[in-house]
Amino acid sequence: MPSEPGKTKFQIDLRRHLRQQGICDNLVHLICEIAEASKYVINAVRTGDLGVAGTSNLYGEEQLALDVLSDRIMRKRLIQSGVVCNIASEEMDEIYEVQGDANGLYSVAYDPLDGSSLVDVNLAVGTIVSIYAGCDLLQPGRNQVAALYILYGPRVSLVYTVGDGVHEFTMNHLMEFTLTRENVRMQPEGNIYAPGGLRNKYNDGDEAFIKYLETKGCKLRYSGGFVPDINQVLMKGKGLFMYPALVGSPNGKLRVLFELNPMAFIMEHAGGAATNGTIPILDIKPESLDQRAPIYIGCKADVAKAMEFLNGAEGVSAGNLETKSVKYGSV
Ligand code: AFP
Repeated sequence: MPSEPGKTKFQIDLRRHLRQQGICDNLVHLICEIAEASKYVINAVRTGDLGVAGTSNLYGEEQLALDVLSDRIMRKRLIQSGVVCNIASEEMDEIYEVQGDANGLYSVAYDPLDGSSLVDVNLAVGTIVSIYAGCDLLQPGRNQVAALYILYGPRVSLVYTVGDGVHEFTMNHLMEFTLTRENVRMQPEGNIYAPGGLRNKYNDGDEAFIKYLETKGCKLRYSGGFVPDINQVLMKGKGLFMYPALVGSPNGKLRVLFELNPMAFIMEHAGGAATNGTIPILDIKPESLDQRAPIYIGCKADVAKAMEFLNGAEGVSAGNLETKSVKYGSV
């Protein structure tokens, strides 16, 4: 996309870039409101209480004060935006209906502060957002009209797609998001991998896949934060993140609506791939807000190779896959 005359690519701010995407004003406004909300989340992360909130979320996980505060910041901004009909948050038990009429409005699913347990050890965390047209939040991820994340690291960056390329913005000294990478693209094959979960609960196919990656010379790069770990794969353009089915947890850990769909939408629009081991993440029809799925996401060749190992087509007998009687991608 050519830069505007008289402006170098790197001076283009988020609102201006969004307007060049040919999307409707309501969606431009919504994404800019989310970007504005992230400035208050940044302040909470940097100065907020690191203790527990005394409550638990939909998954029975103890909520941190930061989880609750970040969720309140995002929800308030979305409600006040005037263009949202339904909201779902990883920190809320059910869908929050803002207004009934769906005409020209959007529904938003978000994880307000993914990786919040990493803040007290000063590691990077992020906000993940998925946007649909209308009121239905239980659509396959392929129906998203936009997906974005904000990464609170040494620098604060925002990465979005509305289906026409993936673009990165970095927050400057005035707290404005300005364009730093346009049309981020994945290479066919990578050299880093991020293996989530307990390795002693990996199934044979995943272990064999890890062995393949190490033999190929891939480096392990894993922080425990989904947003920074995905961002590393995406911005380096080569690598794979995985959080597989584990013995005892056949659907892994990560949530379809709040984590997997937005990241898979971004990854596919950067020329990468994302699967649950059986089908593309974006083709999963979510049945509930708290639905989880295994994920392999990154370079197309690496994702395809993972599926070969999982489905016994690559040096792993099908019998091994049944050893721990785990069904892949059972969604
Ligand atoms: P928290 O939000 O509870 O810190 O979990 C972060 C996360 O959901 C995701 O950001 C990571 O990829 C994943 O958990 C790490 O899980 P493991 O610690 O089991 O590898």
